[in-house]
Amino acid sequence: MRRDYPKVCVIGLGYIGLPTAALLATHGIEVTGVDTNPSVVKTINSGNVHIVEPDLDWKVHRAVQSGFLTAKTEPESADVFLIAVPTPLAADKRPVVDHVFSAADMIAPYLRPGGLVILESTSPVGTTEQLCRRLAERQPDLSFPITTGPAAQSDIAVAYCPERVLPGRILTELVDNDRCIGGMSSACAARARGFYEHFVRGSCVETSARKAEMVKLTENAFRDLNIAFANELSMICEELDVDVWDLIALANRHPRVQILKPGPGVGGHCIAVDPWFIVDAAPDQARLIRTAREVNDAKARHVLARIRALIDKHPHRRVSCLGLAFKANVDDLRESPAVEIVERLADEHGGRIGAVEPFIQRLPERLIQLGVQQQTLDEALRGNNILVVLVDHNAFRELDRSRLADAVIYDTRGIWSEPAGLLGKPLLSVELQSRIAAA
Ligand code: SAJ
Repeated sequence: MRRDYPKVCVIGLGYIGLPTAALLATHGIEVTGVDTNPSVVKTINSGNVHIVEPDLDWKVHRAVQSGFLTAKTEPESADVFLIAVPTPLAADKRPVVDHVFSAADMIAPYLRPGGLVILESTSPVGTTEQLCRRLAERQPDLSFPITTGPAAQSDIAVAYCPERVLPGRILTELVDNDRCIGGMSSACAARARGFYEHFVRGSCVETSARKAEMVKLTENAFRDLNIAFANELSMICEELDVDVWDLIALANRHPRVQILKPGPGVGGHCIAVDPWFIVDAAPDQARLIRTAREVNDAKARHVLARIRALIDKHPHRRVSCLGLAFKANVDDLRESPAVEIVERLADEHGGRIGAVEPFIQRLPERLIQLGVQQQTLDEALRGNNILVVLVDHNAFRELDRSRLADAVIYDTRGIWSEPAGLLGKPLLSVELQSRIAAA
């Protein structure tokens, strides 16, 4: 055990907390991972994982076996407390930060002078200040950096350092990405930076907590806006009878144009959520950000309308939806537009709808209740079906195109389109392309 390194307590063992805890542990740092769900704790302590992410399984296994990572339902004393709990959106599109404050209540009794508390959860601007106040209420004997400013000194250092890793590449990006480290004071930022430099290869840049909170929201709002542009283009192109995939490939040959990809809407627990934190804080100013959210949500409804039209046009064919995950090559179905679309279709057409999702063993209960049939890709390809591509998983992208010969195809991700203006063999025969267009 490396005694020169701090002991770390990670609160929340989800998509960010668990990979971070495993990474720290495999750097020889003693880590206690805390999760309120006893079954998560049990799974991890047996060396297994409850989420799918490349390389996470063996890393957690190794960390637990070596004794550097232990999971618990309650925190214990540590030098550094890292909070990585969910900050979801309420039905009225307002941020819910209750889990951050519950985490504060959990760790407060274990804080000692010289301790460092870092919040990583995506949070509305001002949350780290509120976290400090909460900790100060629960631990009146210790001083906290409630007021920002370069001169502030306190028993406990507090910082906000947003996670910015991409699901599917989490363990690589945890190490390689730059980190934006927002201290409640410059002393706090310096303390937190020292911690991250134990395991981050990217640059660790110091700033204030408020600015770091806004940086995280800005990054995801920027991506949402750019995806909205692509989704809006796809709907415009349908009106104008222009192939959107060709259009984007050609426009992206301009040196300063880089249009993202249209899809069936934006999912996940970040891009579709975080822009609302900005809208909630500054509703009169955040007009573009709100509109981007609305455009991306409208794209899912648009896709649904197109599938309904295909169902009406081909009354004797079944529908096979390819993909349920919120994006390619992950098992995460949370806030997935594909799930929402399949659910609505099944509500209207019950047993006529099938779903292929290679990353899950069993369909979500709601889809089973609605009569959706879980299919393998082979089964979906066999049946003269209407094939709707909702997720660009590699397994779908790489299939032998001759197997699509009898299907009616609606490809919302453009995985079977021929890149425009590129040399080389077309990916689809002219005949197949015209059938896709006619569908
Ligand atoms: N999507 C498209 N077209 C695209 C790109 C994405 O339709 O061209 C869709 C995806 O299919 C998915 C959604 O957008 O439904 C979001 O996927 P994503 O890959 O853009 O992002 P996430 O949610 O997996 O991760 C994002 C990342 N943020 C940015 O790239 C700015 C990641 O770095 C953050 O750490 C993560 O949010 C987070 O946790 O906040």
